[in-house]
Amino acid sequence: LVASMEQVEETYIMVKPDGVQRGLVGDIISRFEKKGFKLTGLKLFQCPKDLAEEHYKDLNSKPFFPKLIEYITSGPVVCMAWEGAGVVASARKLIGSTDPLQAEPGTIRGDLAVQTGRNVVHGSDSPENGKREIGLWFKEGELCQWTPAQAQWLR
Ligand code: RTP
Repeated sequence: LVASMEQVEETYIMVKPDGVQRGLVGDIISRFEKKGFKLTGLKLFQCPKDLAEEHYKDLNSKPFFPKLIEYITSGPVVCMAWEGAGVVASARKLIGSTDPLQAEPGTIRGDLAVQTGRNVVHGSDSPENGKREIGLWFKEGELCQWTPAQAQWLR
């Protein structure tokens, strides 16, 4: 077997409140599982306002910022940490474009959403942000390091 050339990375994936309310959690988790990434953290969580503001701090000057914070704190989210070779860019591909109407069919947003302001899922945009966001949303003891039984088939 040839080892992947991609670096092993971590990414923070989150099912947003609309995804939870619409019962899409299982479908979304399943796409990352089937692809072959490793789940290292998972919880249902009501996000407080200060955490939402910290997570989206780079967008705090945008006109849509208050609505974005209201949206993310409007109900529980599902927080996930995923690990794998090239997982950051690959997860962004699985998720699709920010505007669901531009997202390709087959992607999460392309299949399951219609509005940018209700785009069901978040994925970190760089390995640095993956680490930063996992640190923000999870406490140390909430993450699990483990070796999947099928690991040798996925390298
Ligand atoms: P995400 O962080 O959620 O994965 O989204 P992204 O990188 O694809 O998009 P980004 O530009 O970072 O925006 C973050 C989230 O803000 C909301 N948004 N609303 N014009 C608008 O109303 C608008 N633009 C962005 C979306 O929920 C987007 O995912």
